[in-house]
Amino acid sequence: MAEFAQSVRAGLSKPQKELHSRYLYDELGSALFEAITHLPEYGLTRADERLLREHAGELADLVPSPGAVIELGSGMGRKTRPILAALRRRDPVRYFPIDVSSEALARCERELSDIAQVHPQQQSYLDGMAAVTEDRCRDQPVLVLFLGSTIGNFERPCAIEFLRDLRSALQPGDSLLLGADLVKERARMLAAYDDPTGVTAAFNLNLLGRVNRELDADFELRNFQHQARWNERERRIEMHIASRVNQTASISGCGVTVQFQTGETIWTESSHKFLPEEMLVLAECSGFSVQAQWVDRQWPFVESLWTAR
Ligand code: AVI
Repeated sequence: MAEFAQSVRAGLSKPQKELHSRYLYDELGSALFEAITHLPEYGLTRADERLLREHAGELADLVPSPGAVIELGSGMGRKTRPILAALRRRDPVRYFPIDVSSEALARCERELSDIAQVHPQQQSYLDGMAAVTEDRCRDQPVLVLFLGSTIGNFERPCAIEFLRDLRSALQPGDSLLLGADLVKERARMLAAYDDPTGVTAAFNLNLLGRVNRELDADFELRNFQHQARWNERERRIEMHIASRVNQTASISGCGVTVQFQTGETIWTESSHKFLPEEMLVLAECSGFSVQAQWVDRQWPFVESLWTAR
């Protein structure tokens, strides 16, 4: 059985039903996420972009001239331009965007090929990293960009594990620029994940739409409802899809029928929020040292520049 079908079957068989957040991003889901980044309530992407615009020059002065700039989950590369522009004032830049979406990579290449040699890698993050660093020159440092607080979509232990794996693919002196969304007022965080326009709701419900389309299921989307919750203990926003009624859905593509009680939910995403001091601990326990941090004042968000020890 294909990976998606297997994951859906396993996730919907758990006592707390779940669907993995990586499946939110089919073509429609990616377009809806792009729309989310323009919502007035979702300040995260604008904060990330503001920090990169304001501090790209400083960043370029702090890192050794990179032989390769690797971006994990580049998307369309919208926020990367100021960094590449600042780096190329010193030397020509070789840029390796890694993404699973061929469309995003093609757009990224179109957008950025005027300022860098773009070498798109359609792979998972760590496979892409391995491919790019395999035949690197020892004396040419690497700068890795992991922006947009995608690290927040990992469970905390998995985030540490991932950062350690990333560190293993690097050499001492290489750099990592990590963007992370910070804890802020509860109401602001909730509004960012439950906007009155309903774009985030559509983004979330599209996951059931995707199961219908790709796995021949019969989820009645109108009988489900988007929910965003703040989990104070775990410091994360959790997205759920709640059933409005008692109902059953059949998923032919993975041979299961799933029952729902009114109010029962499918957990679809966690978006962890960080404390500024937490970044120091994360860096320390994954083999990096923090070289600089920049925090946005309008929307608490941190850009943390790390060096591999
Ligand atoms: C991609 N990721 C960092 C977004 C986030 O904020 O966790 C995904 C998202 N989910 C709902 N809105 C945006």
